[in-house]
Amino acid sequence: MLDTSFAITPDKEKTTNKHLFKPIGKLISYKQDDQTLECTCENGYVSLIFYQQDTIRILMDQEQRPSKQSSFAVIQPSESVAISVDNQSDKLKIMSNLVTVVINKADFTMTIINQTEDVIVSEEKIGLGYNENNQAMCYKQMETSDHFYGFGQKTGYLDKRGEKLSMWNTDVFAPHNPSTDELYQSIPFFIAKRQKNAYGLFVDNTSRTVFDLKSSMDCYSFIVDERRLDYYLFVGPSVKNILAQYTKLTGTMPLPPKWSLGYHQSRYSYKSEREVRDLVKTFREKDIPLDAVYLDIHYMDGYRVFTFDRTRFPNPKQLVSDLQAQGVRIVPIVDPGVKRDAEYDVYKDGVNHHYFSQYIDGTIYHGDVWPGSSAFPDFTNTQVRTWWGKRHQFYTDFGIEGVWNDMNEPSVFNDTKTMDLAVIHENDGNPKTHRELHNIYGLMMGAATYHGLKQQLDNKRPFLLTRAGYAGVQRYATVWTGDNRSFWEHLQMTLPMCLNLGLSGVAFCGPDVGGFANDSNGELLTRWTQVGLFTPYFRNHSVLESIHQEPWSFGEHYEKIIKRYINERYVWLPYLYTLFKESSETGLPVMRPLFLEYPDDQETINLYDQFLVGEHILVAPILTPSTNHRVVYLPEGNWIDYWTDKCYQGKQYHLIQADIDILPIFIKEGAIVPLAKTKSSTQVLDDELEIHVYPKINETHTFNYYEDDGLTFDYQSGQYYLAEVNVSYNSDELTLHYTDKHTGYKPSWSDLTFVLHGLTEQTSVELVKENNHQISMKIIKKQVRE
Ligand code: MIG
Repeated sequence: MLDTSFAITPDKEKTTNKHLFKPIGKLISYKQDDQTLECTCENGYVSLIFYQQDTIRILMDQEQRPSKQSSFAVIQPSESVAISVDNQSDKLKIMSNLVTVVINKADFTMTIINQTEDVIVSEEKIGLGYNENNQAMCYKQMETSDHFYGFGQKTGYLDKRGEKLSMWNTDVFAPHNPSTDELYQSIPFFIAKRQKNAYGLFVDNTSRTVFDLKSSMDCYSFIVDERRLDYYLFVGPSVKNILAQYTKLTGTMPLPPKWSLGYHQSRYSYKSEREVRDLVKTFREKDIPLDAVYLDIHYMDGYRVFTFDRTRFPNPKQLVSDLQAQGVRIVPIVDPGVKRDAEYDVYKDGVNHHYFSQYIDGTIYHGDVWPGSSAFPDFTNTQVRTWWGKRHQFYTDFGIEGVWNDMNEPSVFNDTKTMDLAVIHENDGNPKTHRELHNIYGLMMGAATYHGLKQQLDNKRPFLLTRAGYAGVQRYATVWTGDNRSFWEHLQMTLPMCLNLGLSGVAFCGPDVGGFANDSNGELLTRWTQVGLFTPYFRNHSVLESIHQEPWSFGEHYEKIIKRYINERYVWLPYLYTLFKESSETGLPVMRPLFLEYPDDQETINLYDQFLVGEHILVAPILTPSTNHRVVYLPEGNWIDYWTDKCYQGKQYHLIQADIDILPIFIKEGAIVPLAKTKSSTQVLDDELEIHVYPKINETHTFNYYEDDGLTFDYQSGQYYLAEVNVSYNSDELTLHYTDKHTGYKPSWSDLTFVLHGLTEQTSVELVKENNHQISMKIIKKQVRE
């Protein structure tokens, strides 16, 4: 019935409820305790904590002093910040070195200003308070120049101004259209970019959070499904600063194993050992690189996690080792639902130890998922996480080094799509309902899995892929964007979705290349694989009963091009790996929106169909069918076409030709890019490296090339290689400095070629090297330039 016009019956109009808002009210008294200000207001309590030099935490509760307990997302305790309080008749001013918070005593609205007296963010007339359902909320002023980014995984465009966004981890099979709001990830964090500066805001709430940037022109709000509100303000001033501040609080991505950056092939499902072996054989015969194959749910015995169906997969250990010899890893899926089966050891164990989520009266919650009626581990409990982690020895004993977590919203086959909200989670002695903790279930499953694998892998880096998550998910897992479809619209959506994930701390993310649901086709798969070359995570995956979409599925013409782009992934790996290393330290994404590097360029505000990889590589894919041209915006500077070396002037739009075999890639003048020869898998060691130099006249540029064994944690104890490449270029002379900065690891390559782009005949080149081990270096000059 709701699919008809009945859905819009005339009496259904929702009112905006601003008039029902109950403000926290005037300030009655306050008490300062070091860097914390405990305020008592007319209608509740507020605590203001100068959490870090550049981060302010604000807590509110209606009936009591708000608890300072953070969710599992926050790993950084507060540091000591010196503050002073200036108590004026109508205002309270709280100052640190960097920030001043001004509280208006009459209505407790807050304004936050920086050292240069710029308003970072403000509240006017209304700020903190409660809505008609007693849910805690907050209004803030919105300026016309404000634009909003982040919010984890969302459909739609890059800039979220004008959107209403709700956070509730939800398994959404396929639609992913503009009205699909709640998806698998809930990251209640955003970045607001204003004319002069930017700020970040993270609402640490694990029940539903709703951000409303739509209902009003001059203010926005956020509402949590709680009486208590806990949020952090990051004061910037730049977007890069905010990402550093946010990932300091919630963690950065650990450096992933190199094999996880290769090309991965998946399907729901490759159903038998035979099928998997044939698949890998075809990749090798066709000489298409491959680093991992995924085992979807059919590998299990009756969908029981931690089992193999021994008819389909008679010898997992042999399979894993035979494939590994060819440079291919196996990644099995692991769902949280444990089959209700009194003869199944995981279930028995879980029941006996009270490891499953249960109702307040002690009965275990059972819900239907693939294995039928199933129980769900209570990952909020440390003991349960340890138990679950240990269980992974089942996989690591076979030689498996990576796991894929799915259905961990958690998804349950019923009307609400999830667990009964009344179920209790132990939460290490601070029990809460599933309603309160829903959004953190997937993250905590991720923590359990990652730590378990890490412990068993004997110094090797684990790989974990997850569908659901909360703020901080980057500490444990790579995020793929779930069940998209083989539509051009979904290829288009990949870009802003991944860019905003990257701006939410999740640097390592990517879509199902080719599209999951519905049938793909040759042209779409080709264009999608071109994008996949530069999405941080690169996996082709498709649903049961859809047309197969392995690289060769649509004939030789497309196969050739698809293969070329998978090959390119391996060419770009040295550059990408260096970026991943940086990202693991800085929290900056690998795949970046243009505004991150060009914050003052108004053209980049909502530029969603092109992106940067690191600072200097601009990618502008074709995202529509039968298209061989597109408009590309190049920001200031000169940009060199990767394929032709043609030079384009920036700060303007260009019409670029890109036939089906071309992904437009532009390299900014000044860039230094390490590239390798392609290879069948990351397991094959490089014996040569090329460093491509795109010098800019009268400028000096530097690049730090990073390399290590790609596999273990040894880099943490200094076993890595870092070289600085420095290029300075004057009209007739180019000087190249190649300097070892750290030599705790010896790269496999010994031939190094510098490829210098765009020099004139007359330019003389001088190479100055300071390196310890034997490298033979040569220089190639490329003069092609229109
Ligand atoms: O649809 O395990 O998003 O990647 O292939 C149900 C089967 C469950 C959803 C995942 C998809 C996976 C599929 N899963």
